[in-house]
Amino acid sequence: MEENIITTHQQTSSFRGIGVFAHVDAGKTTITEQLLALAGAISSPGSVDRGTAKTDDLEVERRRGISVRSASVYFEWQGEGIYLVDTPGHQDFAAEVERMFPVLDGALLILSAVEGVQVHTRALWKALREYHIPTLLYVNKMDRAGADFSGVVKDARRILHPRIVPLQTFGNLDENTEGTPSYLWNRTLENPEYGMMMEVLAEMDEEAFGAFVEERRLSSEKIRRILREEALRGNLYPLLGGSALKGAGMEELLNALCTYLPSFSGNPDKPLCAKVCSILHHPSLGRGALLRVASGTLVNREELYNTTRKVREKVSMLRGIGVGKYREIQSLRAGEMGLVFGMNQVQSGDLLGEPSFFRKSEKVAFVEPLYAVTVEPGIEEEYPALLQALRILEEEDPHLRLRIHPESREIQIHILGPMQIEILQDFLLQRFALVPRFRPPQTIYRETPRTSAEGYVEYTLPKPCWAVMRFLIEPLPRGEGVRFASQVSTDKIAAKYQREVERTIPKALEQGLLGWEVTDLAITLVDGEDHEIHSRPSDFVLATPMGIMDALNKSGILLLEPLLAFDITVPEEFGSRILGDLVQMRGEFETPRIGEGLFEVSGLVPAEASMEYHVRLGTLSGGTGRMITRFGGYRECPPERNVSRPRVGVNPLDTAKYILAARGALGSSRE
Ligand SMILES: Nc1nc2c(ncn2[C@@H]2O[C@H](COP(=O)(O)OP(=O)(O)OP(=O)(O)O)[C@@H](O)[C@H]2O)c(=O)[nH]1
Ligand SMILES: [Mg+2]
Repeated sequence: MEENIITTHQQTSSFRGIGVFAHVDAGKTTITEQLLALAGAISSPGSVDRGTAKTDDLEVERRRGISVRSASVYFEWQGEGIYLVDTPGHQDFAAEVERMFPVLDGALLILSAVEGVQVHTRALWKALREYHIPTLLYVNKMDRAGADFSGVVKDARRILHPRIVPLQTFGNLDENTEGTPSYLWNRTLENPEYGMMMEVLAEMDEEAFGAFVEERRLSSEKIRRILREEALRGNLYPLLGGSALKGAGMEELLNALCTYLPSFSGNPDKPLCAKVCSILHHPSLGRGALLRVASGTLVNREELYNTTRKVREKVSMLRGIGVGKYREIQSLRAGEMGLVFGMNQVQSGDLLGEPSFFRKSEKVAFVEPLYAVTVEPGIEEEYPALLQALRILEEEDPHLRLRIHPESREIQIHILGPMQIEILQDFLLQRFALVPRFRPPQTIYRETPRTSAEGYVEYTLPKPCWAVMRFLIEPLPRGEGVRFASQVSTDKIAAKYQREVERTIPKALEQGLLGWEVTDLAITLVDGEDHEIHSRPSDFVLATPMGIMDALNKSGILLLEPLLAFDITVPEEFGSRILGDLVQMRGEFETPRIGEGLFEVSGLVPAEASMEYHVRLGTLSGGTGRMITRFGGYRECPPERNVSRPRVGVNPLDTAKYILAARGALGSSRE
């Protein structure tokens, strides 16, 4: 099987990179198995429930029956090479999902025919739109009791996008069995989904408009042509359905992925451009970088320029993506994905070679670690081993953002939710034979200036040094992040120094007055001067945090707390208890929806209060309640809260001590 892939692979010139996305348990991994089997890449589909799925190959994934890491597989269909990236649906592993966005040509978004559009689906949709990734939707689990295709399509069009177009319908056909779809272009006008499809097509094509208003059928060829052209232009989002468990609607899905999502054919003879999606540590092959090539050809043993880190590194080994195994290869061409070994400095997200051809997003807060956890070695002697293991895990997931307190030797990591701790414990035990202690997670707060204020720094002593600056800080609305501008001419502060100031701002904002990251503010460098002889770039690096902290000290700060957006579903009789709890947790919610014995409510709740609420909900409702959450932004805390965290390093407001410490650290760079 492996060899088959290698020979055919070399003849293929067109590739598709498709990500499979959905909320947890929607059936992404099951669908991936079905598509692999259909394309002949495996002899029969594996099963999540039996722990035999190819893309759930980590021990923890098999044992728990959920996906934790994104996993890529390769197969061929109708002469094209397809990379399918099966992503995890649990919100705690959103970082795994996000890093794949830039390199994909298209997305398959799965909905469940029973659960429909969920909070996580909405967040994924938003991210897919912000990255402009063409998307096809699939309504899975049509075999289950309570499956409601029309209902899900209506919800998807209402909540996600009005130009989501069903291509199929279910039921009312003689030969139809449960969960088996038939194409709408073969159906009659009376079919409700036919109307939904035509409504969208009428907006895009005159002939379709005529047919729609006169209630005529349009030829199947014409319908399919409009669908294809408009889907490839990104003007509509086709939707199909079926049941992955029963293998129903799978061939239709695979054909649709190749018809309605764009393929990628970059030029292998142009200069190289590749993007690293993630770093992994393979037990026998070592540290590797998963990447996709957009242009040119990456050849084994070649030296590559890492544009992000500005270093050259030699590739010592290449591996191609197969199914459950890697293939030995000597080159990777435009459109292909693979693993590169030997480049030790390369990190997740790096760009190799020419300016980027990859997708970017203006702002997506898809991944937001809300909690910090302190990790302690099981026995004191294991501290160095634990630190090293966590550093490796941090390379694989940079959102962990290790924070080490030098005095107390405390190691803190940032996480998205409690499930992530369990998985980290598993990794630490299995890969590093470590059993550390995790203290209970704490919410990560943020700070923002209360008002506008100016900060001043005059760093001219002890000589030699010279950096004088005046900063204006102004509060911005929630979610705006940080903006920086300079009004100072390069005659007063040379451009090279101003660049250092801008580069240092994120570092200066890492810890505010209470020790939390400072956000939602505009910073303007309004005045200042350098000194022709005494100034060094490091003087501005050192002085910037002093100026910013001086401004914050004058403005005062507001404490911000993270919120979770939630969907709760419980049997009707528990409804009022749930609302009571939400009020107590300082939650905000929309009018609950009640029907068919179920009570559903959505809203926002402080992350701190609701961390353990899944558990309470389960106990309260005898296991029948469900709560799905995702990051819902930051908002101002009630004024009585005043949570701080210990600062790492010397406070820049303590100027003499800070200068001494900072010069010690920067010392060598003055030479
Ligand atoms: N009835 C029914 N069950 C299905 C179908 N597809 C998947 N399942 C079941 O749903 C559960 C979750 O399936 P997975 O394929 O692991 O879902 P996933 O989206 O990959 O889940 P995560 O990766 O953990 O987010 C398993 O028990 C599957 O057997 C389907 O079409 N019908
Ligand atoms: Mg999965």
